[in-house]
Amino acid sequence: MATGKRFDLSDYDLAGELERLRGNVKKPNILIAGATGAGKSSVVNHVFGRDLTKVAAGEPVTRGIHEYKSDDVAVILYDSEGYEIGSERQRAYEEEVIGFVESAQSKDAAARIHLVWYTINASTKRVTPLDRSLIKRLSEWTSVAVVFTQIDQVDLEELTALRQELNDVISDDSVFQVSVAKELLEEEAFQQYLDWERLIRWSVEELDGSLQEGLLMEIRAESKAMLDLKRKKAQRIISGYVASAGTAAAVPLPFADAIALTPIQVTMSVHLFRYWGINASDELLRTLIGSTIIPQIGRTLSKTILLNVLKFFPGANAAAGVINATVASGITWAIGLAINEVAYRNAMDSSKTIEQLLNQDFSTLFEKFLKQNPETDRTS
Ligand SMILES: Nc1nc2c(ncn2[C@@H]2O[C@H](COP(=O)(O)OP(=O)(O)OP(=O)(O)O)[C@@H](O)[C@H]2O)c(=O)[nH]1
Ligand SMILES: [Mg+2]
Repeated sequence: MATGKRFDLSDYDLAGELERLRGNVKKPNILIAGATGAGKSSVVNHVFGRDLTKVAAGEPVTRGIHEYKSDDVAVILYDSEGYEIGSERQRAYEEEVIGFVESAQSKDAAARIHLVWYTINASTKRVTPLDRSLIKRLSEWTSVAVVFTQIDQVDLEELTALRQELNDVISDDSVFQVSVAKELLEEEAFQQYLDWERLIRWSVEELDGSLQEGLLMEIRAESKAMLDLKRKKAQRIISGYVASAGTAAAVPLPFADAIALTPIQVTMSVHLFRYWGINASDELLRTLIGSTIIPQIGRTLSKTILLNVLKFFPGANAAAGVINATVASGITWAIGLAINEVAYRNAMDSSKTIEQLLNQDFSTLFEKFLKQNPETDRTS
């Protein structure tokens, strides 16, 4: 074979790859502020579906502010201790929080505070001068969401009045109302009053593209709307690999009887599984990639490229056993989208394992995305 040694999955350190990906993820820094008992911890637990302050080690970074971070968590939380409304601490709190954010914003991009969730307990039925002052001052430094908590304790009129009190301080688009009360969360009729999904969507969009992935990895995504968001945002991950696949000049033509993935495509697959929280051991990854994905790619490609479509790929040279970068990119793109779609379906319906779903759906999806690709879709 002119291209020399083919890529062999068994030479590949998948666990090491996972470890490397874990180290590379850019983590958004999120500050949770608000009075004692406002509901800061409840907001965090609801959004992330687990108590990240227990998962991650916490240490004080400045008076009153704890940093929670862990290798296993793709966001970094800063939980402020809060203050009793009307207390002496209240004044100190404002300066502590502003001082912390101000000094963080002078550091490099990774160390800045990327988001603030400022909680106000709606059941207190007031917005204090401190709230107004802090929201205004924090907004000068970073993206601030105001989160009215415990809205199960107030009526709509009171809530509207509370929101209006912030009219001159922050855009209403950045104001959210939430509750963790079961009777609201579980009643269809109350869903329209809860802004949990709007808060997450807003937060994701406020972040730079490179930081969105970390937040999306950690949110509890159960509803269709959140899973749709997660699926859509995965395209950014795939694009990155497509771009690097495109730089390889000549790639071995993937035959059904040979390994059909390049190292870039394997890394992308591992990355997507991790993004979707598919807790794959090294062994499962090997099975998913080696026994389900690769054979299906091989079969699909030998059917679509070798038998039918080869003449439409100007860069494919079957005799030399190589394809050009454009075709390689198209294949990478289709593999990424197909894995992304299968992982999405797995998250929507957990009655089948990821392995079963890959076996069932991967090749159809791969073929569909391969044909959709503008570079490879020369037959339409
Ligand atoms: N009814 C109701 N109670 C809530 C809600 N969210 C939080 N609480 C209650 O309010 C209290 C404080 O909630 P936390 O989430 O611990 O508030 P916190 O801001 O983290 O408090 P500190 O860390 O002590 O400053 C707890 O007793 C919660 O059960 C809610 O949506 N509805
Ligand atoms: Mg707390």
